[in-house]
Amino acid sequence: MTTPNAAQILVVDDEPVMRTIAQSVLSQHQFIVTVCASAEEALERISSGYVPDLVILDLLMPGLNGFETCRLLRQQLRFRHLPIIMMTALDDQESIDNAYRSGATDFITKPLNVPLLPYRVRYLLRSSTAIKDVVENETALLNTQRIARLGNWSMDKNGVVFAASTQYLEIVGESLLPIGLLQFFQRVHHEDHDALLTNRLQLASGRSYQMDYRMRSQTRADRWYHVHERAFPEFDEQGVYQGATGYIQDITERVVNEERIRDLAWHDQVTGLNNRDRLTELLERELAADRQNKHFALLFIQIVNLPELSKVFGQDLVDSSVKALATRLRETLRRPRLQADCLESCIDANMTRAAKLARYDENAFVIAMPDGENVKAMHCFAKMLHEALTESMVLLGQEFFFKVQIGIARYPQDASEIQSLMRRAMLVARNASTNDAKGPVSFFAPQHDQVASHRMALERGLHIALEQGNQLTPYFQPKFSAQTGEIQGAEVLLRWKHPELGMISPAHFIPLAEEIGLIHSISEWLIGNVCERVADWQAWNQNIGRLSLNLSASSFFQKNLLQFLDEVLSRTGISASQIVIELTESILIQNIETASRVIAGLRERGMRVSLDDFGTGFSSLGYLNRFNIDEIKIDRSFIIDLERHSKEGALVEAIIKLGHALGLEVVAEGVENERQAELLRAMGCDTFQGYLYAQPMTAEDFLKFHLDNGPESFLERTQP
Ligand code: G
Ligand code: G
Ligand code: MN
Repeated sequence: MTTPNAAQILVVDDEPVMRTIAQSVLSQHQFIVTVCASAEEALERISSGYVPDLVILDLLMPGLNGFETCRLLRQQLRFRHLPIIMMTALDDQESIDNAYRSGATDFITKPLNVPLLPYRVRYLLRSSTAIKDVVENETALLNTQRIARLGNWSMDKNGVVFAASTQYLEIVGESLLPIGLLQFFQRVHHEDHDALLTNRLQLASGRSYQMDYRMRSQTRADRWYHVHERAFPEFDEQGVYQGATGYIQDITERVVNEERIRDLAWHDQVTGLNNRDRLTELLERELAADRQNKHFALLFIQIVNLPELSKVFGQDLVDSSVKALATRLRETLRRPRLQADCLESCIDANMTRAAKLARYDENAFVIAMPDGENVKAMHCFAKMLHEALTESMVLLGQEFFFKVQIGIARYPQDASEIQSLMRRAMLVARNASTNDAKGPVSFFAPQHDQVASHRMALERGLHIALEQGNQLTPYFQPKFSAQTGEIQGAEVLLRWKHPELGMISPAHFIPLAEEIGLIHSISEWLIGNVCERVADWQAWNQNIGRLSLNLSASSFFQKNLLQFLDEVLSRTGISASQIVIELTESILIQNIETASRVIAGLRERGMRVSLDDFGTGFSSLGYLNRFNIDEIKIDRSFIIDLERHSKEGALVEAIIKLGHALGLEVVAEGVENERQAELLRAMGCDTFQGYLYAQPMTAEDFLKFHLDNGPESFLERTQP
């Protein structure tokens, strides 16, 4: 048995860049990678003796394309269970369906989600290794059986076995000859009676047969064993039927093995649930039986932060959590917990009882269930599932929270084929997890297909932007002392100027970059770029104060974050005390222990840590003394309401007081008018950031702004 990590991976793609990316990321994970620039080259290698454990196959190639290659491989018996991943485009439903039809095990979308690739490869290898083991077993078994477990017999024209080898007697569990027809048939499984009898009767007309049937075990009446029998009729010189000879083989182990193979191929090994192939097959069978009257919904349940968790805590923890999540889903289907706000409209027990639960892939489950006409009920039920899954979970003594998005597509409204229906439900869930979803549950709507193509365009664009380097630019928004008005530094805000789509907000492209695995490259590029600029400014004696950098979850939890920061600081000669790292609460609560450790590392080096968007999370105040931070930024939404609602005013004042009591600097963001500034100043707020003072601006403008409004000019302005 090959250990998954020493596995041979074959990458077939005509694009050199894709080959290089796949090779380098997979080699880093100890896979042995072979690359081929065409399907022809790959097939040639295989026919000259190279045996891959997994194939990653590009769809569109000159010469043989992915479909044809996949089909050719599957025709070879030894590659029947070889995992083949097809690379294709997310919005192209038809080619995805075709990929499966031509025998692909899975598909991944281009551009490649680089960090997820090794994870997915390992997942597929694990299930295929299990299958391969059993197949190898089976072959060995067949050979031994052929040699040993074979008995021969002779039968007269009345069906009485009058001569046989000891092997035969052993197999049929008799000790004495002859064995009469009735005596024999008593031990044959009643479901196999007719077929065997028909075959035996036809011997007389000259027809030989071979068949499998079941016999009752001699020792255990409740056990059935499986035999394979071949028989050849015999005639005398006059052509009169005399009886038959044949042999019998005990194939019980083989049958059991075959059942196991089917089981492995159709079930997820971690949860024991059906996998998506099995679910698809079941649903297709149901549809074939009754296409007219079927109404059902597919709920695609995406566990959004599972890849993140896997990167930080490893596969074992992911397996345990997936098992626990599967249990929660089963439980909820068995005993739906009604929610107060939808008691009447909620799903009835018949629907959940008929539901089919499956594991879709490493990060998702799918449920197929009867769908009344009531969309509201389905929505309510999905919310109930969401609630069950997002309750915190303790694993290895640590508390974890899962982010879950549910996408729903309905038959027959949303698609008429199972594969497309599933893909559409998936699209909805995945889109919702990257865009600002209006909640945890979304239904498919035709515009989702457009959204998917738009997203593809953005994904490609982002790759290009990062390669070219000039579409992405850091902007700087100055921060001011509330009391003196002096510039204290700036927050760095990333901007993407897309050549066709214009300015794209980081709120849109950062989550996308996280999902497609570009976030590390982007944030490393940004941090390096900003520090170099600051070093230049300092060389001209321009000290622009502290710079605040926003970090997203995956950048923050990236293993080598601290090491990377050390390198950049020492390369550019910038002091750690000039850097502020802005984090959001949603990052911190993903994993409290690890977050505390990284924060401690940042502060040991002299960097400052700021809690961004403060007040928008659900438990902000409680977190303040759990994390060792330096600064809080009161979210803009509070500042907006400051003048209008006295309640907001009291809350903001309390936050400022509490912050000060804990020794924190308090920043107000989004200060837009004098009235807000006055109120905040009176409450003791330390620092202001907002349009009232300055918008985010380019590096050049910021330097100019700094020169015009620096400490000297400030003094000039304030002196009479
Ligand atoms: O400028 P404004 O529209 O820029 O920013 C929108 C959101 O994007 C804010 O929540 C801000 O924190 C975030 N953001 C801006 N720049 C960056 C960045 O460089 N990295 C990360 N992770 N988030 C950023
Ligand atoms: O990282 P954070 O989520 O704090 O990002 C700050 C966001 O607030 C950025 O999108 C920035 O462009 C925006 N912003 C900064 N000052 C103001 C302001 O005065 N008014 C408004 N509407 N937005 C602001
Ligand atoms: Mn910020």
